[in-house]
Amino acid sequence: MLLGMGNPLLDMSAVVNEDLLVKYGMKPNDAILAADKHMPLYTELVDKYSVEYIAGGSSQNSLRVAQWILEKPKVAVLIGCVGRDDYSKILEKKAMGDGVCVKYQYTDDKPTGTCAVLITKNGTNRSLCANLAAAELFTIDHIRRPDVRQAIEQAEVYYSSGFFLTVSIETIVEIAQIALKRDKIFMMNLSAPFLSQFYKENMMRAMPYVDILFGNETEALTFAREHNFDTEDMHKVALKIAALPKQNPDRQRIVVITQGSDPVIVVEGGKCREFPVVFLPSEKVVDTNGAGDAFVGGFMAQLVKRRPIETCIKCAIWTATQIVQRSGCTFSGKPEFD
Ligand code: 26A
Repeated sequence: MLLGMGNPLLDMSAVVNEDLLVKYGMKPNDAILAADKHMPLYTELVDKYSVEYIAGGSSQNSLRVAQWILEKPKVAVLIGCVGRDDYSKILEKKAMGDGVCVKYQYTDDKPTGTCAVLITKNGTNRSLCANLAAAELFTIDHIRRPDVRQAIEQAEVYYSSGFFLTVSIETIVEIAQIALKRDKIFMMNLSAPFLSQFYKENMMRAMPYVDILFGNETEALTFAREHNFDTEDMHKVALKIAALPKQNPDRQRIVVITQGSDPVIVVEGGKCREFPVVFLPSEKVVDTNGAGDAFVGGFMAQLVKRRPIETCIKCAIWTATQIVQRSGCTFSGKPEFD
């Protein structure tokens, strides 16, 4: 069993030109929280661009992908908060259809969250701007609901996006403590540079519980700067993150850093290794939205099957390669990973 927590969001994806990014002060490859100045972006997208509505939310993406690889439904349970509206119906239908058992908390106070996904440079860049809305109203009482409690008590692997640090650090820590007590694996993602900068305290409250940490090179670099690592060498950065204080000393922290088309860096047992990724000619890249989430999904699917880390990484790479060849975090057919 896999338990994930995060912000369920409906992605509004559009191919745009860079002027739109400039207009809203966004970077070509980033993920941010919407501020007041970003609110008109959502209507502008609908009015002026061809918008595709796709199920998103980082953790939910990862769990959907894990379910796809596992081919056995309801291994993964997702918690997060949504509104009572059509968007949450779309999200739930999609996630359930992909085999994820969603246990949403519902609020009447805000609509389901959305994420503007601005695709530029032929799909190689994606800039995300999340309007969390209902997702932000998640409260820790949800994990006291009997069926949620039961799912938490039965999980073998736990996963939180870094994004959820902006919503409920209390929930992350409480679930991580249950994982620790049960000697199960707790995993987290750096998710975006802004989290290491502006949610540093929350991130470092969670870090001692993190058995496996994921991130990409930009996120890892920001983390290194924020923590005065005094190096930008990715191997050294990954080793230093792995060596940060840890609650369960019997399980050394594994750190997995993706670097786009460059090799994946993996620190395990204090040793650093590289895994090359599959080369994709640029004409095959549709959009990189969801690539990192799919990577984690492929990894988790093998991890719950207790496969060695090498297999987890190979599956992670395979899965990410599939997802970048499609729009958003989507897939179809039987997974052909063996
Ligand atoms: C708190 N923020 C900024 C976010 C997100 C997010 N999911 C949760 N919280 N910002 C973007 N995403 C999701 O990331 C996926 C791609 O990795 C998007 O919904 C998108 O599906």
